Amino acid sequence: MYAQMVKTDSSRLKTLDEMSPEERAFQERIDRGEKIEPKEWMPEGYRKTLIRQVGQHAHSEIVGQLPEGNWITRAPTLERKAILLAKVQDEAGHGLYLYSAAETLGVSRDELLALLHSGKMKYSSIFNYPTLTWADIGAVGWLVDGAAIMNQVQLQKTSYGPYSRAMVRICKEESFHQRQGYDIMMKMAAGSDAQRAMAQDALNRFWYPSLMMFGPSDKDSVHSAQSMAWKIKINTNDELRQKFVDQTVPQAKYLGLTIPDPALAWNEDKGGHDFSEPDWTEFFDVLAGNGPCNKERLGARVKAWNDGAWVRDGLVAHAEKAAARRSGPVAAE
Ligand code: BYC
Repeated sequence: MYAQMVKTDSSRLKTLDEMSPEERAFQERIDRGEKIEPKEWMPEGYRKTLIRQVGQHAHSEIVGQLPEGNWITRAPTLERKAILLAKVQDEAGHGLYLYSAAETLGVSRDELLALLHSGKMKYSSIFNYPTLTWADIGAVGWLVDGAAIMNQVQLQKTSYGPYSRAMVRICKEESFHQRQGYDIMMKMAAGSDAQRAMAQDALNRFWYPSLMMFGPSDKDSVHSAQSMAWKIKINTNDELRQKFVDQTVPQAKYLGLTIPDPALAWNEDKGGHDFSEPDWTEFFDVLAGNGPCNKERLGARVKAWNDGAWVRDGLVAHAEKAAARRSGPVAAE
């Protein structure tokens, strides 16, 4: 429903002269750097684009709990278990802030979840890959949370007030997540040969899926032009991917691990690294539902929703009784 609704390339964006007076005033507010708040007028496309992006983002936080939650019972020490538990709980909190931000746009959380459960709304492709070893939990924190922060730091400046404010808190927590992942990798990389091999294997498997988190290359990004004109997005997908590579290469070097890309090289002229693109056929295949864990992830979320029905029913029944009790004496007066 919300997927693929507002597609534009920069040559098809409306100019200020082509806009209605309301659209023009809105665009001028965006251009001045003003934040847009829930009850203010906004173009329908702006509202729908935000519902799509913020909704997908919320779903990613919730689905993202699954590959890590899988390791809570098997964390190697009590301390690691407590840290991982706290991180996975943080992700639930992030999902809730984001669903609340989406609700200010006139869509309910139930509607968004129904779209997720029916496969009509996406979540980040990265969570369709399995976490096979403890080193994968390190790689997820280091690379997946690292990629998420690279994107989300920019999103603190996004034009929609509730989304921007949610991002401020989320970014603070994500920095801790990234550090805990890197800490696991440091331990593994400085450990036995077998531990170092596990760390390298995790990097090998998570490198390209992490690069995919930034979305398709700019030439294939259908939403970027309009989203950037509205300052929903601040950077293009390729700009953020480049920044992530440049940030991560020295971190891998410090760990003594090798990024699985023979073409990776510093390019003095552009002041950044050259690197190989991910396999975009694999990316679009994962988006189409054919990744290694798509069915398992969606199945787990649908099961959690169905298993929780009695809790929701109980809460609604209690709220109705409480409301009836409150209105009873008033009605009798
Ligand atoms: N995965 O025109 P484009 C986290 C879709 S998780 C799936 O470039 P856009 C964490 C895109 O939706 C971090 N789908 O789109 C949690 C569009 O399809 P539709 C989550 C993707 O929106 C737990 C189509 O491809 N972060 O932090 O301008 C544990 C064309 O793409 C992906 C966010 O969600 C993908 N990777 O740009 C640990 C950040 N990439 O909707 C960590 C907010 C693209 O037309 N989102 N698609 O059917 C964004 O910044 C943007 O939505 C994206 C994509 C950069 C992801």
